[in-house]
Amino acid sequence: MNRHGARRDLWLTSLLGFSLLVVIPVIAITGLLSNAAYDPRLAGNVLAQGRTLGSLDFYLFTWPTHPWWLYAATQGVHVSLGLAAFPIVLAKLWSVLPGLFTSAEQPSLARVLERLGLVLLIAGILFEFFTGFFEIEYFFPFGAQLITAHYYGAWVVIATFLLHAALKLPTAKRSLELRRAVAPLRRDLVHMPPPSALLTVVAASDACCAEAPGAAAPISRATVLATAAAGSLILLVQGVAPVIGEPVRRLALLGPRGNETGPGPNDFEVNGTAAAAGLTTKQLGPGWRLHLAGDDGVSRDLSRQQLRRLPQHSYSLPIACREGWSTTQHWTGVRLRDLAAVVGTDGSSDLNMQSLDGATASLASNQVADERSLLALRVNGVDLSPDHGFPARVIVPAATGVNRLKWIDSLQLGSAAS
Ligand SMILES: Nc1nc2c(c(=O)[nH]1)N[C@H]1C(S)=C(S)[C@@H](COP(=O)(O)O)O[C@H]1N2
Ligand SMILES: [Mo]
Repeated sequence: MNRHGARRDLWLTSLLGFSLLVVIPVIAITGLLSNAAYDPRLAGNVLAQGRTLGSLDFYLFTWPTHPWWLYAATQGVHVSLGLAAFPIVLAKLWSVLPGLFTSAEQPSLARVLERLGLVLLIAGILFEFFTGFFEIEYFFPFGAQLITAHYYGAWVVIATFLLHAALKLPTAKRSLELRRAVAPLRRDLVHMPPPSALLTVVAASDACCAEAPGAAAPISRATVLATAAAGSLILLVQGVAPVIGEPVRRLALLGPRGNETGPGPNDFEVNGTAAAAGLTTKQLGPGWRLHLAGDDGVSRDLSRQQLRRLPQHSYSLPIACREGWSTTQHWTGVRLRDLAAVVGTDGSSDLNMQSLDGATASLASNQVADERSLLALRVNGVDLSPDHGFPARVIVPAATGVNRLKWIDSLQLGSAAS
């Protein structure tokens, strides 16, 4: 073992391993929560938003509408931690590089499976990182299937991560314990661990992570740790900034959103502009009607003036995008459940919606029934700007941004939604 000015060793690998042991499950769980929030069970969400349903799509619960910041938090954590984990993954890979291609052990079936799992884990993590990053950066090399691929890639990572952690945990734990045990040695030889314990770890370290004897080592362990930690911290801060909002939003280095905002009180992130969606001023003009359909073929067309004469309610709620940013604004409009009543339903059904740009989405019945779920007509005391969804957009507490359509054309409730 190369003890002098040690660069790679089992302690470094174990330390990085333990931080990933905490971080990767948090990323995985918040990612699965994001899938539940998006709710691909509902027709309008699967069909139009690039997710296909497979056998690994299972849901243990309906996405709640409380607390109102739920998705902003889970997805903010998912995206910022997902990015921040990357430097740690790279450092960990670097730390085991010498042992990755050489093996003292005899090849066995268990060994081959372990290596195969490891290859899949590394490939899976890289795949998840890049597909997630592409999504944030608006780069869709294989269309909307990017999100489906990200979802299935997650299952590969979860399975191989569990296998890898189970196999390596004992060695990693011993290595950290040993370092703690060895620390007082410099002062007090009595606390020295039994030599057998030392020897197992030295052997494991040699097999895994030791620098080849006499190898030129261009970087020190401290440099590797400091670089990984600094990189990770920068990514974390830039990821959390767009969730917190002003004045730290400008630290969001990687998010392309927020370059477009709106005038006056509409001055907050625009995801896609009305022009980019191909909408004309005529479509958004006074001729616009909301097409409502409910039970037993009941339907109504409502102008914006008619909607304004229905009871108006105001709530501060965030738009929380799956890309990790969110923005909380004060919305005013008509309750979705009041609109359900207009077409003779009790608001206990799902809701399907279509927008003028062709987007579709669905809401579950608990989202329709929540008193804070609005067809918003105004924001921060003024009419919505065209880019923020004028004439009307749907706002739902705790929900994902993709399901909060702008430029609403029609809503189906009750039997019309099934
Ligand atoms: N009709 C329509 N509604 C939409 C979208 C869209 O492309 N078309 N994008 C959704 C997404 S992904 C988000 S994050 C929010 C963003 O709303 P904003 O542009 O007002 O910030 O709108 C949602 N509503
Ligand atoms: Mo979004």
